[in-house]
Amino acid sequence: MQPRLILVLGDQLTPNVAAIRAGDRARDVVLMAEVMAEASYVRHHQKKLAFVFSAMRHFAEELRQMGWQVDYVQLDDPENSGTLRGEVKRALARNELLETLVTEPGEWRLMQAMRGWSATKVLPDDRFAVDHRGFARWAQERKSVRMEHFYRLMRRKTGLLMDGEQPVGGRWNFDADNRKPATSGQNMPEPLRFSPDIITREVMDLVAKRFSNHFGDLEPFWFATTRADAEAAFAHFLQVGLADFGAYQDAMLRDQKFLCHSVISTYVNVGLLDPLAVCRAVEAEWRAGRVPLNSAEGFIRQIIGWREFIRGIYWWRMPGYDGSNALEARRRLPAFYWNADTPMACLRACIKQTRQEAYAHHIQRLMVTGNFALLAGVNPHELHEWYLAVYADAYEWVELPNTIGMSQFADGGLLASKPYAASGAYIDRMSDYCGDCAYNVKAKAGPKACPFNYLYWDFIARHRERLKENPRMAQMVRTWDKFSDARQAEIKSDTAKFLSSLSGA
Ligand code: FAD
Ligand code: DLZ
Ligand code: SF4
Repeated sequence: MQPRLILVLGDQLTPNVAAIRAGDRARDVVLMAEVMAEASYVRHHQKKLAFVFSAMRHFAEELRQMGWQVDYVQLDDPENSGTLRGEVKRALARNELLETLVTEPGEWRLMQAMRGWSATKVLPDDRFAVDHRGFARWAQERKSVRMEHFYRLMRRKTGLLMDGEQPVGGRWNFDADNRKPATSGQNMPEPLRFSPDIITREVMDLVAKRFSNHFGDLEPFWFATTRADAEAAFAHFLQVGLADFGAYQDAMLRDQKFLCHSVISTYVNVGLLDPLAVCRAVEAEWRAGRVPLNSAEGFIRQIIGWREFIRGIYWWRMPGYDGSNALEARRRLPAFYWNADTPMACLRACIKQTRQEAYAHHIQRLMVTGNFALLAGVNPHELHEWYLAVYADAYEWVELPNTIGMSQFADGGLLASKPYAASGAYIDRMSDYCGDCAYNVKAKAGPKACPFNYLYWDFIARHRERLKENPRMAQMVRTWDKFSDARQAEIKSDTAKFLSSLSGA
């Protein structure tokens, strides 16, 4: 067989990726290329860029140590063409090769582009429990596509937390135990942080020079950029975070950015950690009696349930899913999503933290930034581009369904059974943000009232016809209907005044 060029993308950083497994290290050449097209299709957070480039450079070293010949193109190489296609062509010529082998990219736009590449074999990405066709077959057979049903299938398929055919503990889902608020000042674990090595420092200089106009603080940079460090970060979470992961999964605190979350999505999504191995390690902690079942089950559900389900939806519904706008939301994204300049303490804290860390945990994304955009009627596509840009773990296959489907209900209920809409009371119950806010969370009307309170009811009123048909929302519609005309008018007027004061919106 002729030697081939094996293209490895920036989120395929594992020797276990299909194209490497299919290659021959005695003959084939691995190409890795930092290219402007991938670095700028959205204005990625500066920390994300530094992370991806540094992890790519470290992985190239890992492959070389395994005996692979790696042809690595840095972003500032004067000959760099700026695109993956251009770099593949140059590398084929440089290495006198005729064929390319690549593992399917995670994003539809790149998959579509690769379909036009000549002499290129694209292998399925089998780092997931379910392939595209398997998911589509499962989804097409059902009237409604729900994560909970899919998750049970995944438990059976992987054998995780199973006693034969039955779920351990007699229940599939322990979510009811996972809604504990945290208290202000409560001690919480911190993720393991790493000092930048020479490779990361070089990359940071590059990002500072070339991408200083992108959102986000580059320093301090503390992400793991090697497999060994990512594994250490995960082992640290098993020790200090997992036991209380379940209880505080939905909690938010203004002085605690990470609480008991694992902060591993950035590593899992590029291949530094293997998702199934992570779940097996979590199950082992429970079987050893070191963590409660609600934590282990809750964590495993996020990965073999939500993560797999979200990916299935993406490939099943693309192309076109990114244009979904079932609620016809047209408002521009408020400027404070970029500068955190808002008197709303919850949004200010989540956006500031996003700028500093390229990280916010799920409830901050869903119930603060996502909830506000939903209630305010922000254009879902614009919001999608924001989420894709600002988080270190953001790749379209995982970000888009979370934004369009779960957070904005823009797919009309394909992914979620009801909109994740909530008033200030929810944020007050689950966080300590409100104590620091210019608004009063208990007030329902007037200039000091928490904007989430009237925006919530305005949202119910705007979408009354659709929501009254939804069994999980119909009660809210009935409550709205019972409000006096004066109360309804007050809500509409407070909403209009507030929304017209938003800049950029
Ligand atoms: P933990 O809370 O410790 O959870 C453990 C793991 O479960 C995560 O590392 C992640 O791999 C997985 N997980 C949890 N929830 C989800 C989910 N809903 N979808 C997929 N995987 C999940 N996650 C991303 O990886 N990339 C994104 O771009 C992304 N965008 C999001 C956008 C919105 C609007 C929302 C609501 C959620 C988004 N998520 C995204 C899901 C979730 O918020 C992150 O996976 C999580 O916050 C990562 O932090 P963690 O590693 O500390 O997670
Ligand atoms: C995210 C990213 C960035 C910022 N840069 C590169 C790059 O220069 N070269 C590369 O091969 N991959 C990069 N990536 C990851 C790709 O964007 C990712 O592989 C696709 O979006 C498919 O998921
Ligand atoms: Fe957010 Fe409202 Fe609480 Fe202020 S009062 S922090 S706006 S929920």
